[in-house]
Amino acid sequence: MNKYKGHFLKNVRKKLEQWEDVGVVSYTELYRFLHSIAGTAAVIGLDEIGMEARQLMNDLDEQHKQQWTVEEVKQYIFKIVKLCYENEGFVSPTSVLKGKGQGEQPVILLVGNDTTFLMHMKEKLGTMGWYVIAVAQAEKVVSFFYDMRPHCIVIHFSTKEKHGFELLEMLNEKLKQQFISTMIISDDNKKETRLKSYALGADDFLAKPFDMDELIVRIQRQLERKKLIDELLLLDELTHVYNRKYLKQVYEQLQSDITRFKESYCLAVLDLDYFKKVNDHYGHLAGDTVLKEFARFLRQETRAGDTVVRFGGEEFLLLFPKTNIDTACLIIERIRTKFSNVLFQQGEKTFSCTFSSGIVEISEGNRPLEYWLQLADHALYAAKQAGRNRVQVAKPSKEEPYQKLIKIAIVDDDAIMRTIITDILEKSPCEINVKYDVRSFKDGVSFIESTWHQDTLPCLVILDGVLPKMDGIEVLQWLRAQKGAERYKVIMLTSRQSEKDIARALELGADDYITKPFKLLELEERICQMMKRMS
Ligand code: GH3
Ligand code: MG
Repeated sequence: MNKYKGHFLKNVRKKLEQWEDVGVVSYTELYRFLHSIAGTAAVIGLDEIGMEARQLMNDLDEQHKQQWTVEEVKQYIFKIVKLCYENEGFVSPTSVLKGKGQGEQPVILLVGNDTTFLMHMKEKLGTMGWYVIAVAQAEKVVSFFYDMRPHCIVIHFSTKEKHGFELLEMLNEKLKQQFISTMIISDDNKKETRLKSYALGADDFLAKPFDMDELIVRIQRQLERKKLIDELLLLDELTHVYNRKYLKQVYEQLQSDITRFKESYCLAVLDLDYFKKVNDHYGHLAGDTVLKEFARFLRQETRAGDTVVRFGGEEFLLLFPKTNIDTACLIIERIRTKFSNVLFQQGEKTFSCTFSSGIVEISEGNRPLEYWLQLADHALYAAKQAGRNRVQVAKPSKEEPYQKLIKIAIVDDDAIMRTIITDILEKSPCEINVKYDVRSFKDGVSFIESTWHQDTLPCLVILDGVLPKMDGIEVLQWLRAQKGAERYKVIMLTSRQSEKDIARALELGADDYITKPFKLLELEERICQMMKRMS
């Protein structure tokens, strides 16, 4: 980039910052800004920016607006800001997103204690369009596993470290149940290491040095196998009740019954209360036992014609054919009381669990399943709000639907980056029922001092590595030391040159990182993945 371009971009950045400080921009000032850009840009070889500025200048006359808020201005000139970003060389040559739009993006969980190796692998596997999560802290693997729901796990460990084997042993049951393939990458190729890996449940084994293309093909094969199995299965692997895929089939059947027999039926959503605490206090295996027991209990307590579905995580659905809402309520109430008396044993300790439920009566044959699910979900939310361990009947929805709130903080000292990331977030498709509250911060200190995020809501932090006053790593360290730190998910923006920073970020438990320069599409993809998992 030549000197003039550098200077030009610096001025755009400075102007944005000034406007952010005052919050409002007058018509004359905006006009002057566009005028100066239109004049300079073309001269220094940024023709596209020049043309855009000229166009905006012409449109401006028709708007007759004397005062603009900084948000309005940013929206108005967004294309210019984006072009500035692209002209700064923020385009990553190595990352080509393949496989987009072909259903769910495969998720690869990469585990190891050699951060340089992790970084290298993440970059290479990322070029396949896979969503790769690198984890360097062995103790974080289990929660990442449950939250990110990977399709394949790649474990690398040096033979001196026992982490790899321990991890394999710990996850083995779970991996087997869900047909998640595991690949071991080892420093040595001794027969003993290979045998032990396979014996502990690894599906594949590669010793260093290996050929990256071969690794990719082998992972690809495992992913295809997983996809095929997923398509074939209608039962949930852990609890052995039906899964979401089967739900669609039953729904179609029940809907056709409505049309034929004019008899309504009921759908109930059941969600275990404070289930996260069960995992935290007694471990994930105990959590799994509760889920299995809950599913068994639901089957036992319902009629043969009723259907039990594990909808995901700790959420189950019950379908009661030919049943009106009063009867369904009585059944769920009975199950609720009975289940709250079931005792679970974990070592010396005993504990019990409760659930909340939202129920809806389905009496129309022409609505999509999602409509009823949303109604039941609203009722469930109301039950949770009212104190949990209770049943709530859904009301036909005229009222404002409930929305889960996720806070998103952008901590970056660059005004261009702040504008661009805010725009990505505003345009990115939300999950149903989720609302984002986006704030940006110019430095780490103003972020950590802000009371805005100091509550109990989930918060995604998009954190620049290099910041004035307190750098990104220090902010990450601060976040991880907070009580309830797990509600913060952190995506670090780091420079490709600073391997040490990436290593440190991974060690400190950043949930993801992306190296600058990156493609906007890539950043968008990563943010979406993270938010999908937070909703
Ligand atoms: P609430 O009363 O509001 O529903 O709180 P909660 O803690 O039940 O809900 P939250 O959604 O915060 O946590 C659900 C947890 O369930 C988080 C996730 O790690 C865990 N989980 C999801 N699937 C599984 C699983 O298959 N096994 C185990 N053990 N835990 C799981
Ligand atoms: Mg729950």
